[in-house]
Amino acid sequence: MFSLLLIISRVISCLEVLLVLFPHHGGAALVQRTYTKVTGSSYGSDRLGSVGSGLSLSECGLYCWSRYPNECETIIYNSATGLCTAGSALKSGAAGAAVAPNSAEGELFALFACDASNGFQYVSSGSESACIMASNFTLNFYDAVQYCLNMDASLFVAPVFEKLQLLPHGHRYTIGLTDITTENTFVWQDTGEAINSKYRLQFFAPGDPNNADGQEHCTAFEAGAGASGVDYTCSLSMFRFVCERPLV
Ligand SMILES: [Ca+2]
Repeated sequence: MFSLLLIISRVISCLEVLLVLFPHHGGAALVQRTYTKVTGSSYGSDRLGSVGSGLSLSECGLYCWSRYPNECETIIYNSATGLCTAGSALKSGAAGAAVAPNSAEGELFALFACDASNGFQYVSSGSESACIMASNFTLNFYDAVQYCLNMDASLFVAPVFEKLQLLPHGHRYTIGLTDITTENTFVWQDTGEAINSKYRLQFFAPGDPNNADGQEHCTAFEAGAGASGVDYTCSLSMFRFVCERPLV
């Protein structure tokens, strides 16, 4: 699923988002569902059935989900006519091209869900989106990792620099970027992939990373403040942190 998300993120031309809160069956937890436009002729989905015409995008998504609660993963929507077609899982490549929407049907939207329990919420900016929870208290890096794990989440990662702008403004937050394994090579916690030199310049504040006392292997970043990233000692409870759940 993760690789599919990566593929999708590359073909999204713009985000068309609708947020709908659905109670979990029999529970108080909420799931935020969003529909993101998928462009390209090699993406499509099997049709579950026509939901109607004259609908708004939001209504289309709602009706698809209510009529096909276990199968609705895409919708095909024509913004001119309001024609709405429910679809199953997103297909790509030759299989996707074979079931790509035609112009009368409209455009393809894929559904993503953010488990919005425990303070998590869907956030988007430009072409980036995520399901995150920003703490209002500080923990050291290791405790933050565990806190996120306990929420079925992990520390926020931003392989694309613009994704950092999803972080709330006003505070530095610990994220999943460290040089614990190899000094001065900062890698993402989920993939082990290192940031490149351009990213590094955009990320770190002047003078950082400085690996003070040879002990600073964790990072924190404040969005909206330019290059504000710092390295710090992982065992110190200096910063708030952001957990991220996968959009599924
Ligand atoms: Ca270091």
